Amino acid sequence: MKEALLHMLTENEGQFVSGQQISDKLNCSRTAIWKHISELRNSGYSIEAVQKRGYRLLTSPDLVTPEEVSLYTGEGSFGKKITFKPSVKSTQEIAHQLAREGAAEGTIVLADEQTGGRGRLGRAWQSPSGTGIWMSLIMRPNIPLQKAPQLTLLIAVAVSKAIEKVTGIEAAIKWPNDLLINGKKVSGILTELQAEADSIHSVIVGIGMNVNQERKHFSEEIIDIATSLAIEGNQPYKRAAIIGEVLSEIEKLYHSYLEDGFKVIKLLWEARAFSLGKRITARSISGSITGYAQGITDEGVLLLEDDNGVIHSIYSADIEFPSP
Ligand code: BT5
Repeated sequence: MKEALLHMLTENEGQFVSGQQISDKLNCSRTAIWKHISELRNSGYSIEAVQKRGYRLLTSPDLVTPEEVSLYTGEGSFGKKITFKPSVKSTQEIAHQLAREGAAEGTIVLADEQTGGRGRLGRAWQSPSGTGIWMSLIMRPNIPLQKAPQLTLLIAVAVSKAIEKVTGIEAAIKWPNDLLINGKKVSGILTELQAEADSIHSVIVGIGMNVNQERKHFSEEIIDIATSLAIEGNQPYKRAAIIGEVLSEIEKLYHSYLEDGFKVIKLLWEARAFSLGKRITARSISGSITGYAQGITDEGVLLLEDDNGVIHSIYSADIEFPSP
C-alpha cells in the first residue's frame, strides 16, 4: 500500500494528487492514506499536503528500501522480490539462506550498511551506511558448473554498462571482477555457488558499488585504490536508480546468454577489459605468473602468456600490474 502510494506520487512528481484519486485507486480510507504519508515523511520524503488539492511529492531521499527501489525496477523479474535490512553483517549470508529456502531467481537482498561485508578469499569489503550499493542477487541458471565463471564476467559487463548509462562515465573491467574508473576500484563482484556434483542450485551474486562516498569516507587501507561515482562524476547519484539499471542490464544480458551463449558477452567484456594486452602478474594460492594477458576463453578463463611463450589458463587469481 505504501509502495503503491509512493508510485502514484512519483508518477505525478511535482503535481498534486487528490485524496479521492488515491483512495479510489488504492481502495483505502483517508485515514490510511494519512498514516502512510506520515510514514513516508518520517523516512525523509518531502510531501506537501494542501486542503482540497491533495498531496504533492517535492523531493525524495536516497534510500534503498523496497518501495524506493521498486520505482526503478521496471517490467523485468529481477528485483521483483526485495529483502531490505538497514544494517547486516553481509547481504550474501541472507541471500544464501533465502536461496536454500527456495527463493525465486531474481530475488535481491539489499542493505544500507554491512558490518562484515566480504570480498573474495576472506577479504573484507567496506560498506558504510547510506553511501553505496550492497546487494546480493539470487540466480538459478541451468548451466554446467564449469561455466559459472562466465556469470561473473556477464555481471561485470552489466554493471559497467549501468554505470555508463546513469553517469556517462566508462568503467573498465579488471579480470575477473573489479570495475575501475581512472584506475581506481568503484565496484567489486563476488560470485558464490550452491551446487552439488555437476549441478548448480543457485548462484549468489554479490555486488558492491561505491556511489556517494567522498574521499574522506575511505579508510587509509583503501584510500589510494578506491573511488566512488560521486567522486568521479562530481555529483551525488540516486542509489535506487542505479540498482534498477544494474538489474535491468543483468537481466537483458542473462537472457541473451541463455539463448545465444557466451559469445556476445565475451565481445562486450573484451571491449571493456582493462587488463588485455597488458603485462600483468596473476597471483593465486598456487603461486604467481607474470606475462601478457592474451584474452579470455569461451569459458571465461584468462589466458596469460609468460616470458617463455607458455600460455597459462588462469581460473582464479588477483591481477597486479608489475612495475617495469
Ligand atoms: C570484491 O572482492 O571486490 C568483491 C566485493 C563484493 C562486495 C559485495 S557487497 C554485497 C555483497 N555482500 C558481501 O558481503 N559482499 C558482496 P575482492 O576482489 O576480494 O576485493 C576486496 C578488496 O577490495 C579488499 O581487500 C580491499 O583492498 C578493497 N576494498 C574493500 N572495500 C572496498 C570498497 N568499498 N571500495 C573499493 N575497494 C575496496
